Amino acid sequence: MAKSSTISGVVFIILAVLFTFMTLSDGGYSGNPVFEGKYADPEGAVFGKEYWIYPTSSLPYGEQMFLDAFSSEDLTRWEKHPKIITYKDIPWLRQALWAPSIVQKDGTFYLFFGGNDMHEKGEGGIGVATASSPEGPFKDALGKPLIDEVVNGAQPIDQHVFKDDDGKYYMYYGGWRHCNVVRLSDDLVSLSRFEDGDIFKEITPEGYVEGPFMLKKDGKYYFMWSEGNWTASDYRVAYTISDSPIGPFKRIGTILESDPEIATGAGHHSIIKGQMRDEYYIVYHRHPLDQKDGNDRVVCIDRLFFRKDGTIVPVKITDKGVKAARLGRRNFRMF
Ligand code: FUB
Repeated sequence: MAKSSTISGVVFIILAVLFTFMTLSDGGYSGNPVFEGKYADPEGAVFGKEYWIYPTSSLPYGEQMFLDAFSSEDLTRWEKHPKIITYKDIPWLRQALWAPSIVQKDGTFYLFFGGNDMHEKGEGGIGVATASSPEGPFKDALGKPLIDEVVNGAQPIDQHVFKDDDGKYYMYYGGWRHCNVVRLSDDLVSLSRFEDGDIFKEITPEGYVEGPFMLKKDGKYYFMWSEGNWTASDYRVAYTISDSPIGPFKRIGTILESDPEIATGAGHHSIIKGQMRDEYYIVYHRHPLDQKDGNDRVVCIDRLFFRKDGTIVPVKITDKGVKAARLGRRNFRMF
């Protein structure tokens, strides 16, 4: 009796371990798009052991009044977090809640967004909302935009917040073919001056249209942006490499663009760093080949590779997407 219960116990443990391995093991590929629905301007992030994506709701213009977020433990199965913020949480928002960017500091999540598709001072601009968890609920932090004017010709939209290794936060932003960089204060809800006294610095590289993004890798600053028309097939992403977060930024080349076999208008991207040394993912939107409207945009992920000399290999956009990869442990497969 004692012997058979010992055997049952061992069998139970083996089955439990096997089951755990099977459920934790990395399955297939994400497929593209990575989740259903019309979404654009995706900002990827990693919080703890989860990947997150914060996109614009690419609905008809008048309905772009809320943001959903998506989280995943392995890049393939995504959980939708509906309406992490809506116009009801932003007293000054009337239309066009666009292109979020998120950072976490001291337990608070700061969600930066474009509001109202501002053309004239006082109409809207770049706002910031806060929450105590990545799925919100987010609430407007200021009761007004953080940037509410056109400086250096840059429409205040498409902000991307980047934290440098020295702890300084920079915000790159701008539509209408102009890009500015500002520094955020330690509270992340106000601007501070650069050492030379400037608040706004124009850093527009050749070809720039909108959608700036900064990545630091091996001590170099990879500045990237979207070119072309977001409703059309010429939309694409270009990049440069600099020794400084404020440039100069001299265009090197295109890294993401349409593939007539797969999809068109691939652009407005961000990058997620995986856990392995050179594991990078590009998160972007694109138009399906049967696109009927500029807002027919879906969010996709593909691998981003660097050459030995530090330059970026142009991305091969795919229908397959990326292979499952978990954070916080070694990736392995049993089956
Ligand atoms: O999604 C709204 C706008 O379309 C973004 O602000 C632009 O970058 C373009 O993707």
